[in-house]
This record gives sequence, structure tokens and C-alpha cells, in this order.
Amino acid sequence: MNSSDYSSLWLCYREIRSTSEKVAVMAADSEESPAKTAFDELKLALSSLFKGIKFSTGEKDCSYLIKLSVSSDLREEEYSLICERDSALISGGSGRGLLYGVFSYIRKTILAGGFPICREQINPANPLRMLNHWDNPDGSIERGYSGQSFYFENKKIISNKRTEMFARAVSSVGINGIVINNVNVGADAGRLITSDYYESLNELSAIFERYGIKLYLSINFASPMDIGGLPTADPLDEGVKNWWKTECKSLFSSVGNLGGFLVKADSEGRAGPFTYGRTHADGANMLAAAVKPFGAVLIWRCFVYNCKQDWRDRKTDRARAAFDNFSPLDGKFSDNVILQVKNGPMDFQVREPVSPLFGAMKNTNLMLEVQAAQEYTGQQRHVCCLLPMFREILDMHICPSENDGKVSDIISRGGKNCGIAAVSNTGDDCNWTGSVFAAANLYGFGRMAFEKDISPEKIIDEWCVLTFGNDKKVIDTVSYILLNSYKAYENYTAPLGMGWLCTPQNHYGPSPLGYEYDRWGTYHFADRNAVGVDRSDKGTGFASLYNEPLSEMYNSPETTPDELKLFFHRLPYDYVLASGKTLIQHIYDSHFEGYEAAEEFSEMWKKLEGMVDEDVYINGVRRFEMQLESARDWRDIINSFFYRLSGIPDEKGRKIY
Ligand code: GCV
Repeated sequence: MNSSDYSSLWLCYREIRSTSEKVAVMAADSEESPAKTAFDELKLALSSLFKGIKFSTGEKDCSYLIKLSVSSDLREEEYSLICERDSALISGGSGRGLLYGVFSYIRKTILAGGFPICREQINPANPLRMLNHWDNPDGSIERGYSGQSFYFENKKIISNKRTEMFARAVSSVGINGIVINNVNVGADAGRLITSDYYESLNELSAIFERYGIKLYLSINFASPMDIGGLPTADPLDEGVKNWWKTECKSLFSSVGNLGGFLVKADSEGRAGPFTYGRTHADGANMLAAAVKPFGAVLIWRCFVYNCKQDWRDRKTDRARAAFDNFSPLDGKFSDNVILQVKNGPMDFQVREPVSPLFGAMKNTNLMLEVQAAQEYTGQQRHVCCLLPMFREILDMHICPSENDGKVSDIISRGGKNCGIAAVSNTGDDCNWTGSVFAAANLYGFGRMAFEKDISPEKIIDEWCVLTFGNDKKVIDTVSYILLNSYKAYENYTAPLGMGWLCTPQNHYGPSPLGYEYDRWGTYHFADRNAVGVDRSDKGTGFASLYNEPLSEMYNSPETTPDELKLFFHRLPYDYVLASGKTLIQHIYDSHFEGYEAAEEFSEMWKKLEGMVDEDVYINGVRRFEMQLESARDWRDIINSFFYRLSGIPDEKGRKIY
């Protein structure tokens, strides 16, 4: 792959009209580099959108005046737009705020098909809006479905035009932090904090800085041993504390614009404080102390569970693990520690309830972690727009309080140290995300992290116009496909909240018994009478980890929403759902309906031939071919599996094998 061979994503700036107008763009009086970037980005966009446009230097001889300003009346990342017929004032509380204002102005110009007339003032909903890349120094990407890494090649860090393009794109939707390497930190990645990488980290970090993005690194808890040669990584050991302090002092004084570290500890074989009989608070606080002098944060993941479970053990419930490990530690973390909690209690399944930890950690800074990478959601071969799922998670009332009890409130209440992160879905494919549709998840994640309460519909509309232009048929078709894609995918892969029906390891395609007798704590226990896990207080007690009224709701099968019935309960196949269907009939119907929806999407897409760019069209056609083949397997294998177990035929007499 040639590193210059890539698309401009939603920043492709198609011409709106040609003009001979003279426009004055007055730069902000600020030395901050994002303020200068804002000025350059605005001129770049205007030159492409309005061919022939002339820029005048003075305010007097222009027909349209745009003033940029940094204003202390606004909060640091806040921006405001005052756009009239012949002028626009774009202000930010800092260079970054101004940059967000400029990108919003550009977006509005494209959507309006000309200079917009509007007023808007927005402060980002979340202080930290981060991407977590799972890229490795050898260029591979864990759970990457879009080629190789564009940050690493042969253990070297890459900084080039492509990296800059990425920074532009994600900054335009408000991302302000990027972790460049995988949370599974191998031997090579462990060295990223050493002087071997100071120079190349600095180059990358300088690009990020211009776009208001801080650089973060995933680190290895065992580094004092692995690279420091110490006999222990015990967080309470003075030698270990000093080792980290010394490393951090050197790193932070050599590399600019570093935001902090991300840590996966005691998780899936990674080292952590448990080895030394210490708590996660001991581990996180020790590292937080080492980065504190540099104003940095320590982000500590809560994805901690027993990944060596004996499937015969019916008492251990993986869904409880993060709660059981972390809730007793509430209030014990330093103020620059942020706990990063996956959206659900298991692991990015198609449908999970929101993690009860969000309702339990009242005195701890929290970040929500979602996955834009489509690991369990079709691996960017299936179209699966995750924005409706993200919206539901953010809107979930996890604490009883009416005003600030939503997940979105909880992850934004920790001062500067809280927010939201997505596992990135990008790689060095020329369209960045493998599937042309998957970029909507990246765009939409940023927009949702930035703008409180923004709807998936609004985001998808924006993304479609910015990506494809404003042909109504194209927009209507793509919006329809995207908006309905998650439900369709759920229908043929995750009936009633069941997870883990996929092929072990690669997580693509169906394998209903693949995870059933394995060590990962991921069981559905289907037999000829019933299916699902009893997580009520008569079972594992997981449902009772929620605050009321959720606890009561999830404890009873009658009040548990249908889409989570089998996550919380073990039910017979003839159990009648709230929908009025029996459980088994729901399984059959949803699988047939999901497949039909995928067929419909594919047919709709084919009607856009000639209306979108050829390569984009072909990409969609090929992806739908793969989706249909796989969705057919899902439909027939899952339906046959449950038919053979239950012996109950489909009421509608459709073909089941
Ligand atoms: C980075 C799941 C994925 C792993 C991933 C892990 C995590 O288990 O399959 O690839 O590792 O989650 O989030 O740490």
C-alpha cells in the first residue's frame, strides 16, 4: 500500500459552486498551533468548495467576512458560531475550541450548500474523546479489519501525510486523544516508552498537536521487569515506584504533547497487581503518581475477569467480574486515574445490558469504552452502523437520579478526567475502514462524544452528505441501510441478548457450540428444554448489581426487555415473549427477517450504480456479497441448531435443516 493512497473520508470537500467572490478570513490573535490550523483548514475548505474564490487581506474590499477569534468568554474547548448573510464570527475558548468551530462551520457550509446562516454554541459533552488503536509495532492490528497499521511498520513509528490526514479527519469530529498502540503490550511495544522512540514519538505527537490531539501510549505493567531488569513489578515496591518515576520524567521531558498512559492489567494474561497481592487501586495509583507531575492521566481498564474458567463451574458468572473487582475500590483511586469500562459486562457483544459499574462508582472518574472496530459486529464485511447502539448506551438511566443518572452524565462528571473512548476501526486500506460504510461509525463516534444528545439520524444524514454529496436518492438509500443495519445484524446473530454464538478466536460467522465448552466464561447452556443464563437473584445474582428500578426489572423475565431476555434468564422454548411470540418462534423469525433485511440492503445499494464513485460502489457490492454469504450461514446454522435441540417446527414452515 502506497502511504499516499487514501481517501479524504468526510473531508473530501466537493465543489459547491464556482465564484469570483472576495472573502476575507481574519486569523485569530493566538499563538496556539490549533488556532493556526483552524485558519489554514478554513482556507483549504473554502478554496475547494468555492472554486475561484479570492481571499482579500482587508475587511473593506470583501463581500463576505469571516473572523476567527479565541475568546476567554468561552470554556476551553467550547466554540460559538455567529453566521449572518455576509459575515461569520467563529470563536473558540482556545485554539482547539476554535478549530472545532471552524470544522463545524465547514460542515454547515457543505450541508447548507453555501455560506450558512446560523448561531451555535457548543461545549463538548465529554472532556476526553479518545480513540484506542490496537496497533502493534510490527504493523499488525488486533481485531483490525482494514489492513495494516498506519502508525507502525517494522517496529518503527510512521509520521507522514497519511497520519496528518487522519489527525485532520478525527479532529474535525472532536477527537482530542489517541492511544496509538494495542492494550496488549508485547515486548516490542513495551519499548515505546524508552529513548529508542523519543524522536519518532515527537514527530507524530507534533502532528497531533496541530490538530488539538494528545498522544497516549498503552503500557505494560511488567515493564520494570521486562525493560528495567528489576526482580518485581510490585506497585508498592520502592524500586518499582522509582523506576516508573524516572522513566516518566525522561519520557515526558523528551516527548511533547503526551496525555498519559492506558493500562490493561490482570486481564487475559497481562501482568497486573494481583500477582503481588495488591489491588487495582494500588497499581493504578502508583502509575498515576509517576505521570502526575506532567499533568498526565492514567487510564486503567476494568476488563478484568477469569479467562481460565472451567465450563463445568456453573457458579462463576463472567458478567459479574468487573463489578466484583472494581466496585469495592470506589473512591480509592487518585484524581488523575480514570477507570475505562467497556459498555457491557461481557465483551462488546452485539447486545448486552450496560455495565452495572457505571451505576456503582460514584466517587471514581470513569470513561466509557465502546468498540468502533466491528469485532463481533461483522468485521466491516457486514454493514452494521453502531450509532443506535452507542446512543442507547449513553442514554441508559443507570442511576436513579432523574437529572444526572444517565451513562452520558456519569462519564462527564469527573472534571477534566473522564469521557469516552472507542476502539478504532481503521487501518491502511485506502478507504481507511475496509468497508465504505464503516467510516460512519468512526465519524459518528466522534460526533456523539462531542455533541450531547445528538441523534444517530442526524449524524448519518451529515455523514452521507459529507461523504457522497447531496443526491437525494443516494442519501436516502445509504441512510436507510445504515439506520436499519444494526437491528438486521442483531436479528441474525444475537437473538434475545444471547452472545458468543460466533466462531471462537476470529469471532466471524456462526458456531453455536464454539464457546460452550471453553474457558472464557461465555455460555448459553442451550439444551432440549431451555436456553439462556439465569442471572436473576435465583441464579448468579448479576441482575441485582444494578440500581433500582433496573435491578427489579432485570430480575424478572416478565419485565426484562425481550432483546435481553436470554442474557438475564434461562427460559423454555415455548416461553411467550412480550412480543406475543414464543421464544423459539422469535429465534426463527428474527433470523429469517435479518437475512431478508441484508438482501434488501444489497438490492438497494445495487440501484446506486453510477450514482456513487465506481470504487465506492464496487466496495459496497463486494461487502454485501460477503455479508449475504455469512448472514445465510448465521440464519441456517442457528435456526437448525435450535430446531434440532428443541424439536419444535417453525410455525411458518420455512426451510430449516
Ligand atoms: C485487545 C477481546 C478481544 C481481544 C482484546 C480484548 C480487550 O477479548 O477479543 O482481542 O484485546 O477484548 O479488550 O482487551
